[in-house]
Amino acid sequence: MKDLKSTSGPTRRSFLKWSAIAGASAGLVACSNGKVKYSHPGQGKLVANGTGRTDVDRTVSSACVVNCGSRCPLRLQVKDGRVVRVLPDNTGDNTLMNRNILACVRGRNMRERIYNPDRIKTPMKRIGKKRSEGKFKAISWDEAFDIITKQLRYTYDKYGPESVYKNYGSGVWNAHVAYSGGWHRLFNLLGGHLGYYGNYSYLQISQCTKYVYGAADEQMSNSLEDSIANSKLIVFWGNNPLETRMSGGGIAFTATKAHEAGVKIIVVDPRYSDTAATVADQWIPIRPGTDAALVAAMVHVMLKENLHDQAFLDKYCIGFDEAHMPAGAPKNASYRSYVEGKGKDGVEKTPEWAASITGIPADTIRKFAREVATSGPVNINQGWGPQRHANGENQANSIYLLACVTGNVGIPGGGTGGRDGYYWPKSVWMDDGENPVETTISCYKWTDAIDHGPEMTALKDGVRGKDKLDVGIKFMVVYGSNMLSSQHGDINRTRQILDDDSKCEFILGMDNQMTASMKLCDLVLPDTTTSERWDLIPSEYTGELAYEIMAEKAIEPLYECKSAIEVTAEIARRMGIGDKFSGGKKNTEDWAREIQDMTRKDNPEFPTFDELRKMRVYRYPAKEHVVPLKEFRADPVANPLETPSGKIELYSAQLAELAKKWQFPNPLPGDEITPIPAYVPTREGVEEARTNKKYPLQVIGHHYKSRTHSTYGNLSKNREAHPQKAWINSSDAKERGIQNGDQVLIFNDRGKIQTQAFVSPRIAPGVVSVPQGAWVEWDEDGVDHGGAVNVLTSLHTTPLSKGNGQHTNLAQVKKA
Ligand SMILES: Nc1nc2c(c(=O)[nH]1)N[C@H]1C(S)=C(S)[C@@H](COP(=O)(O)OP(=O)(O)OC[C@H]3O[C@@H](n4cnc5c(=O)[nH]c(N)nc54)[C@H](O)[C@@H]3O)O[C@H]1N2
Ligand SMILES: Nc1nc2c(c(=O)[nH]1)N[C@H]1C(S)=C(S)[C@@H](COP(=O)(O)OP(=O)(O)OC[C@H]3O[C@@H](n4cnc5c(=O)[nH]c(N)nc54)[C@H](O)[C@@H]3O)O[C@H]1N2
Ligand code: SF4
Ligand SMILES: [Mo]
Repeated sequence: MKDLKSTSGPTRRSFLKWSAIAGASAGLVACSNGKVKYSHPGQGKLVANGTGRTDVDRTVSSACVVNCGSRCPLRLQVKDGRVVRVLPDNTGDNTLMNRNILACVRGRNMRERIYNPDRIKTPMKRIGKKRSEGKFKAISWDEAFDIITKQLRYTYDKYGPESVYKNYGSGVWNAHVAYSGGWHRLFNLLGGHLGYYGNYSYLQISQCTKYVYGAADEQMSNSLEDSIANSKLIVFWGNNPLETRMSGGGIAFTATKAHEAGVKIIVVDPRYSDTAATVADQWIPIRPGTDAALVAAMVHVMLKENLHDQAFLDKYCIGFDEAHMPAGAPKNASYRSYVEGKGKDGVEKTPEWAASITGIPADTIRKFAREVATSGPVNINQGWGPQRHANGENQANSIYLLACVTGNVGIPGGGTGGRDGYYWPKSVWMDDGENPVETTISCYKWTDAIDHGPEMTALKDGVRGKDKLDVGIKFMVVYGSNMLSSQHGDINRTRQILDDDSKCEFILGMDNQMTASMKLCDLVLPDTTTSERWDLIPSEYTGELAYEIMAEKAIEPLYECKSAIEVTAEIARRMGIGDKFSGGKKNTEDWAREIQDMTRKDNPEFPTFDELRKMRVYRYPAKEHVVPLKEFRADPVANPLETPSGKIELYSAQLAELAKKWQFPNPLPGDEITPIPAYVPTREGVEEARTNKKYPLQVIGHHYKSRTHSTYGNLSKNREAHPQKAWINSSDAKERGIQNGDQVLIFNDRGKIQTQAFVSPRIAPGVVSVPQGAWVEWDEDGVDHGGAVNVLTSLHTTPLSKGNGQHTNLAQVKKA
């Protein structure tokens, strides 16, 4: 067994060498004193607010709206009806709460997305016998509308509304008008559609949190602005904001400010991520999927050394020890009993025990536990990497538990163990209306619902609103989504399921780039880009700075492109519900104006549509620090949580019930619901990796700065700046005769990819990370040369949320 010897990460000085090897990461510049400084342009003096070219016709307020967890204003300079230049925001300054919301390398390269050869130019109909042939012919809009309306009538008549489904897709999520494209509004007026719960981002955490904190979604932690003022320590736990929230409006900025303010930062991650390299004082490399074991051992240390916050646990929690269990719970079922070895497994969760699982030396675990328990207010700030694993629910809940054991919940400088908190934007979304169908599936289960929908049940598959599905998905819309052949699990199996068009009979795609998913559709519609339509853009994960961006139509739609809401309105008109659908609104500007009017009804301080055009960006910072659960902390009786006990439930009787009732007909290791966030070895986890000779490497797929998922993945400049590379530890590479930059094959029983190796000590031994979202490029042997990690991932769902454990995979790597 190869495990980690070093505890803290490589020094910044040695990182300089790696970044040189790696071709240097964006945003990192070396200073002459050998220190690495983050050169995020939103920080310090580096402000790009030039007025750009003067030989243009106009400069228009637009935005980048991909789902990267930020939203950035862009100023598009237009000449002769063409965007000739992209400029970043210049409506703010460099203060924390009025900062320029500076676009990253992706948004600034927007021109290449607008004028990309991959743009879909006309409606297209499949002519290939099989979907995977990807053969099409151009058709007119009129013919396209005829096909759609006919197919909709047929599907509603023959199979009913439960057979109609719009797939998950986040490509235009962050635009008030474009986000739904009117598809759900259309279906709701036609009789409804099968819905889904959760999202690919944090499905596990969104479903497990209610049992602990009673929250309907994830439980956010304190904001980083609060941490800058009040925390002694921030732990970025599987959270990499320097890469996943890169905008000047986002967390890359505040995390950098926290570091500059002297708040200590520790990163727990299998990778020495950009966050670790840039703002952290220590990196704790961990084997993927083992966080619950690390937490158990940390609690073991705290109990031994009496460092836990017993008063907090007694007053605010149930389930930590035997004296505070819900009625009817078995003996020795508390978390403390589990840690002390008095539970069912009889194993004491010592640092040595955890070291053998996590790969973190026992002494490091001890020191880390002491530091978290004694530093003063600590913001334990969990990203969504840990929960995107087989049994990611227990991973996430264990990190929440650590915040409770250390009494950090609901206090300034502390946190809940969730992701950094933010001030929720106020502007309203388009009204999709009510869905008459109450049945929902987990958003990761759509391939099952196509393949064998009527076999899916509530207890076995997490069908909600009904005991079982009566019909599979027969009509599917894929809009702003690259799910079919990029972002969902197991691309090969998914393509197989989709190739049988007796199952899902019709797939309607709408995108502005000809992606691998569009190539699997029966009918493809050419959408506009944000620059070709009107919209309003809300902020999202931008800490305490909320804002709204005006996205004006900068240029006329290219080719035969039409905006989605105009397309769905026309379908509605042809189906005889035009007025109900549009209420007289004719174009994207009308919809955007209505939304701003609606926003102003509840928030009269907001600018009018025309005022916002002049302002370009409207900022409305939070008035006080975001400290979730502070009312509960102040008075838990007056402000109980939405759990059965009203307290934080570290043992959940509800989960104990589900564990008895739910069915796992073909269980794999880890398909287990436990009432406490115990460590559960899973399918393709670290234990299997250590015994599996065929596939001994754990493969994760981090979110990468080159792209937002797959979006921007076809841009030459982005590919050049940040090529697709699989991270592999130097010792694993050496064993396989692989050198930095070599082409490697990465494979398991689900598929094979070829990509370039990034050989580095920046990743834990035994782990490979293939940045998710690369565009697939098949060869005739079915090997993907794009390096898409989802060729290797599994469709097997997590136990509680029926979600995407896409970071849990085993594979082998060899030199190509
Ligand atoms: N540049 C860029 N930014 C993005 C996106 C993008 O594609 N590109 N996508 C956006 C979207 S939609 C989302 S949902 C977010 C995603 O945000 P996250 O889900 O937080 O991102 P990930 O990269 O999956 O995981 C975060 C970190 O967790 C680490 N990790 C993986 N497994 C484990 C584990 O078992 N334990 C621990 N401790 N760490 C682990 C990874 O190495 C990674 O550094 O990012 C958003 N931002
Ligand atoms: N292995 C693995 N897989 C993952 C993840 C992971 O961590 N690991 N992360 C998951 C997560 S968190 C998420 S959120 C999903 C994201 O999965 P998707 O939501 O599918 O994300 P993208 O790949 O960005 O695809 C968005 C699509 O929207 C299109 N688009 C952009 N603008 C427009 C527009 O104006 N109109 C239309 N019609 N289309 C537009 C883009 O061209 C692109 O094809 O991926 C998930 N997949
Ligand atoms: S990808 Fe995200 S951070 Fe980059 S410009 Fe677009 S919204 Fe901003
Ligand atoms: Mo996501």
